[in-house]
Amino acid sequence: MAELEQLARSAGARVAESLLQERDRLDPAYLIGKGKAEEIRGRCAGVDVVILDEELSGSQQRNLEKLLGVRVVDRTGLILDIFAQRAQTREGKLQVELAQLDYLLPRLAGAWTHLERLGGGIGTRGPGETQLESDKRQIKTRMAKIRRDLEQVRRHRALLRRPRRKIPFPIVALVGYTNAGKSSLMNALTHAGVAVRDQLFATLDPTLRRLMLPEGRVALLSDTVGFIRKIPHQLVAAFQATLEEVQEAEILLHVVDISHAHAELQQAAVEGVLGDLGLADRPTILVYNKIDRLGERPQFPWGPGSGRVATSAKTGVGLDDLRREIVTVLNKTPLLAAPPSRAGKSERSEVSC
Ligand SMILES: Nc1nc2c(ncn2[C@@H]2O[C@H](COP(=O)(O)OP(=O)(O)OP(=O)(O)O)[C@@H](O)[C@H]2O)c(=O)[nH]1
Ligand SMILES: [Mg+2]
Repeated sequence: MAELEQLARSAGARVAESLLQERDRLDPAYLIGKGKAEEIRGRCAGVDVVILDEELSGSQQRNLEKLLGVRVVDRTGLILDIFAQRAQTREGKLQVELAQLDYLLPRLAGAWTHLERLGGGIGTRGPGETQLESDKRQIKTRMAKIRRDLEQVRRHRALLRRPRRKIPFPIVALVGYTNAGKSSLMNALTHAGVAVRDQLFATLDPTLRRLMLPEGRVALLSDTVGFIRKIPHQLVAAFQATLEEVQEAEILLHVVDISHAHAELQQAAVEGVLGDLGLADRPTILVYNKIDRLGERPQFPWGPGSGRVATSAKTGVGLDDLRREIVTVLNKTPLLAAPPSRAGKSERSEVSC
């Protein structure tokens, strides 16, 4: 619930109250029990929107809205809304719209299930159904157009990428739970100037910067969108391209906010998403960040070469260990072990996408 509150605040809401309900079984009509829904109705004075942490079907959402008399949003709808607010680039906006339409389509159908349940034939081909069919068709046409536009944006980027791939620098990608401190680490390691905020999903669009390492090694460091528990599948699908850098990365830096009460859960959630993306076997360094918040001089049992580093993007503690650990992993990978013949002094000192 604390995370849902944080999501709501990140979307610009003020949280009036939060309520919990324990149930063995989700209610098909209201998700929560009808009694609980009526209790919520009693507390809705001055409230604009009610947010539920579970995913609602279209009919559950409509039933609740009718009963409560206010707008009802589920966790996925809320996350999609944050993404819609944050998207800056044309690609980001297209991806979010695609995810939103993908979310809307089955919910639209829910409006007419009472007709479908009556079976085919007389009385089921009313104007409502025709309207639904045409709405669905319009949405599908729009989704196809967005997919084509995205394809074009991506082809263009692939052209831009070609010369970059001639530069034999490995890609190191920051991944992790939203708000873990990925962008802060990016800034601390490369002075990239990426916006850092105590908000969920502060970063949507990817950034790529040159990262100077010990032994004269150079890599490209990528910062991108964070993950979350129960991440909407529509978003993962729509953001495949944004995650291209992650897919191409030779090394992943999995950033964990070690000061968070649910650090282990968050770490496991990210590992789950990485598995879904086919990245479970990619060489990964676990970066336990925000150690400055742990109180006096925390001790960690692991050492160099263990694939684990403790850092503070805020104070700079552990950043040299992290740079050394990256080189250790690079040296373990046969194709990456030899440093590039040119240190690339004549190249641009920054690459962005
Ligand atoms: N105390 C402390 N705070 C940190 C540290 N690293 C990041 N933060 C804070 O944590 C919050 C989130 O930092 P970001 O760098 O934006 O996190 P992110 O992982 O990029 O988050 P998203 O882009 O939203 O996924 C900000 O308020 C940072 O100032 C750290 O090492 N110590
Ligand atoms: Mg960020």
